[in-house]
Amino acid sequence: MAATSTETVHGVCNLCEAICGVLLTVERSPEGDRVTGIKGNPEDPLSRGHICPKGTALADIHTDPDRLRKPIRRVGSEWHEIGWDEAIELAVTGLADVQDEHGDDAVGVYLGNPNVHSLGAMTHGSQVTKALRSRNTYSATSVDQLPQQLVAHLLYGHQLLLPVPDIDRSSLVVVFGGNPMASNGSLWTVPDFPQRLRDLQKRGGRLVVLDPRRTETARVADEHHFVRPGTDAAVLLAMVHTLFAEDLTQPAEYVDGVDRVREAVAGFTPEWAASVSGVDADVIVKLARDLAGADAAAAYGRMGVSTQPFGTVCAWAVNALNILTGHLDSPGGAMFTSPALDIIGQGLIGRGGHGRWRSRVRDLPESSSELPVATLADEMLTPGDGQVRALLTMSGNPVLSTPDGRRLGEALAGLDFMVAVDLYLNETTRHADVILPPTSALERDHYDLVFQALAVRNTARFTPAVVEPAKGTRHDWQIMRDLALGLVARREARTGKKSGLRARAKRELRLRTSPTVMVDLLLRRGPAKLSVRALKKSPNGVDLGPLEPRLPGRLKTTDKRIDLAQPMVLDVLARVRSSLAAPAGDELLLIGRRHQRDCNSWMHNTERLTKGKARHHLLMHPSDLASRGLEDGAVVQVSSRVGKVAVEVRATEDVMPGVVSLPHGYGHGAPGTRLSHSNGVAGVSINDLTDPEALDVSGNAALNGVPVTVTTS
Ligand SMILES: Nc1nc2c(c(=O)[nH]1)N[C@H]1C(S)=C(S)[C@@H](COP(=O)(O)OP(=O)(O)OC[C@H]3O[C@@H](n4cnc5c(=O)[nH]c(N)nc54)[C@H](O)[C@@H]3O)O[C@H]1N2
Ligand SMILES: Nc1nc2c(c(=O)[nH]1)N[C@H]1C(S)=C(S)[C@@H](COP(=O)(O)OP(=O)(O)OC[C@H]3O[C@@H](n4cnc5c(=O)[nH]c(N)nc54)[C@H](O)[C@@H]3O)O[C@H]1N2
Ligand code: SF4
Ligand SMILES: [Mo]
Repeated sequence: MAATSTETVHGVCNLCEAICGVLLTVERSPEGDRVTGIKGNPEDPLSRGHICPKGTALADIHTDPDRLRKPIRRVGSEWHEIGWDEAIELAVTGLADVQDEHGDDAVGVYLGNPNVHSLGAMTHGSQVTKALRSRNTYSATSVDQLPQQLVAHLLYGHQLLLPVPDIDRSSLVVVFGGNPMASNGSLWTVPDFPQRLRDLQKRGGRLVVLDPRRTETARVADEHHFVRPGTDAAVLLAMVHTLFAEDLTQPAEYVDGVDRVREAVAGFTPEWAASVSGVDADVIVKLARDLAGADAAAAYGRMGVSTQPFGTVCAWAVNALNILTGHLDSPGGAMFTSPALDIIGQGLIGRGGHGRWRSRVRDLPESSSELPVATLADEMLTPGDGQVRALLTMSGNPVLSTPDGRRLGEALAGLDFMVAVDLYLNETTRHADVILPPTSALERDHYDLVFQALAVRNTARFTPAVVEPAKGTRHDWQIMRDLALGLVARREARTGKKSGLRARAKRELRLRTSPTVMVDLLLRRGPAKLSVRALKKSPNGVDLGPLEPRLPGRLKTTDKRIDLAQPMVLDVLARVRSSLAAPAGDELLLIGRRHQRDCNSWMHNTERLTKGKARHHLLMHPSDLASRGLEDGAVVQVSSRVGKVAVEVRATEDVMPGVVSLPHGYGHGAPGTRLSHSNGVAGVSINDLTDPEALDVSGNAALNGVPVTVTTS
């Protein structure tokens, strides 16, 4: 029998923004490596031993028989494995043919969430979009955090200058529409949130949550207030109003526009906000006073206030609260990070932009060179010059993750050609002509470019691949490299314009340099003067200390000042005032939810995460069930302007009366997809109900607060 050795290997979980350091037990034998255990790494200076159920399931993805390991090509409804060179050639030819015939914009691109969690996709993905030169570029950003990035761009001069609550030194954190107990934090890398919260409370600090559902986070908070979906703008503006009315503002010297903001919020009284939001006027006033009075405090808003009709106003107002109370850039307040590899300062990611061009069909603004994904189906289904006829998706499942996903699925079925770079054959990728599957996360090196830059502590960690890549597989960066090289070659052949020798050499070098080598170069030039070699010597990660004040130096605005009076926001305030009104008696508003053991639309085929009680039910308040003559446990029909679904309902007082909740990322079982587990229940997709017409001024989808009716099915 062949010799087997067992090792403990340092790794990282890339499944959410908490980027927990993990220790894996790996059995190495000539037959291959096998992960037999995963636990949190107590020596990790950021995650301090934390791990959640998804982290322990990390290796399940690697061994999942459903996961694709070789490129597959669809012929009719049948899939055939093909070789890599043939697959790349097929993908490049299919996309380039459409561009040759119909122009560059005829190929659309959709970039999904896991791109941000893969080093190789971060370093090489943009080269593919660059090679395609299509204005029809879309991503999960516009069903998520676009308002927050836009506001960061406007206020601080860079889309990723996102301040994070310095929870470890805070005495008050106020959370609007976030559920870190389930999500583990977002645009706030805060691994081990439960312990950090307990520490805050032990110090006498408080957590306050505003959410239409009594969430896992609300349960452990010191205060929870129900807020009617979509009305946070009123609450937040009334808090800003209170700061002015009670003379509680103390903005830094580098803040402009304060007087104009004072005037703009003058009419947003706590009484009016209470009438539309359901949050008591006294609570609103007290929250504003508490924030202003605390020595160290931060307001924070996430998905729930980002994906709603006034997401940009909410994102702005959350920042305004921190700025006006003097808690921005102050220890224990909302702070900027000092990452060892500085994606902002080192120019890796652009500062962003907005409205420099608009979409063809619905005249919607671009943001950072992407159009709102809520209009992707329109661009496919509306004939004319510039119609999207082919699509490339990279780690995304927009059929389940974007509003009116069902219609998008129909549009995908009608495309001339589609390529997916993805690990799975799912609701979206089943429409592809060819699927290019990268290696799994355990097979690749990782340095987190994005989330180390959004973390509650400055640390740096490089984790080499845990297991050897399986034979004949390619990393995502290699797939992206090959697509980019092929597409550029085809463009040059079509236009007859060959790049000069130098330009060509530069491009080749850029594309053929591995992500690890790139990270090394960037670390060496970065502010902490680290290197991959230095980090390999500290496999737990290097601790660079707590967050430090960075303003005004860190600002990327041209005058190094913050202009709080942003026209894009202030121009919307009249509409906030006129469109928000007290609820109608029988109103039902639909919101989403996340569960600790879900991972957006995927990982429903690991048994570890799906066993136990199904969790895709519609949650509804008992009084709303009773008034409709509905029974707990029954299958009900939920209808919106866009569509309807039939799903089991569960009575709970954890949702506010007038609010119903469905998780996103369900609705599995489409023909041809592979999903071995899912607890035998596919659930329904909330995005068959969400409305692509409901958009924030940024172009972000308003996925929360969707008017629905619920009836017997
Ligand atoms: N109604 C409603 N809709 C929502 C949300 C909500 O709260 N409510 N949340 C929104 C949010 S925040 C987001 S981020 C989006 C997510 O939207 P998407 O990014 O479109 O969806 P995911 O479910 O994250 O899909 C990830 C895909 O990437 C694949 N994948 C996983 N790892 C890798 C990898 O390493 N490489 C490659 N190439 N592929 C990989 C998976 O197989 C899967 O197909 O959904 C949004 N949609
Ligand atoms: N376990 C798990 N963790 C995840 C993910 C996952 O799918 N599963 N996804 C990851 C991703 S891509 C992201 S972006 C993050 C998201 O991270 P979070 O934003 O922390 O997660 P959500 O659970 O979507 O929290 C949104 C909260 O807003 C509430 N809400 C809905 N509508 C409103 C409203 O109108 N006003 C207010 N005040 N609240 C509202 C919801 O009830 C919910 O509690 O999570 C990440 N982490
Ligand atoms: S919280 Fe869970 S899913 Fe997120 S990084 Fe940590 S172990 Fe992974
Ligand atoms: Mo997200």
